[in-house]
Amino acid sequence: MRLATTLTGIAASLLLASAAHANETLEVDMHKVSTDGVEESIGSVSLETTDHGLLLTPSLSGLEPGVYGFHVHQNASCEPAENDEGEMTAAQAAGGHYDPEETGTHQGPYGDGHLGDLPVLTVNEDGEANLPVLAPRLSMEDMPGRSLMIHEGGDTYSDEPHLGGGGGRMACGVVES
Ligand SMILES: [Cu+2]
Ligand SMILES: [Zn+2]
Repeated sequence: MRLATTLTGIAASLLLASAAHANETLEVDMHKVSTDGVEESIGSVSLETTDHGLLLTPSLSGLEPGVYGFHVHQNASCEPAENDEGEMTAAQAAGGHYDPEETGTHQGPYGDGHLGDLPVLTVNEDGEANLPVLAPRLSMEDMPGRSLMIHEGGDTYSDEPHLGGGGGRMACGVVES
């Protein structure tokens, strides 16, 4: 009887542990974006808490091989909107890079600028992105109500040259809150 109670207790703790772990993973559906709106799916990015920060594991396909700027943007929308110059722009409704401390500067994942600056995303020769990237300054609590953005071109992790903030907005996913 005593043993049975203990075993039940262990089973309950294991269940609790796995439930807590499940809560620490979020799946973000990614879509191509254009000035017409949100287009076809390209896969998803899985978010996971680790001891070293937020781990983002892409499972994307149908992209051109290369390296792409990758960021957390402020708003939970991938819809087109007018930019500062009044031009309709893909996924502009996502706003700028997530920057809760209003640093106003793009310094990459290890700097002291935008908290939403992530390591670049790598697309292999088969047009797939599978390599995880780690964002040491981000945690899961930052993510609901934001969006993930993939930009044309790479990322210099600085404000100059202009590409530092990424080229055009190519693909986007809303992180559900
Ligand atoms: Cu961006
Ligand atoms: Zn930035």
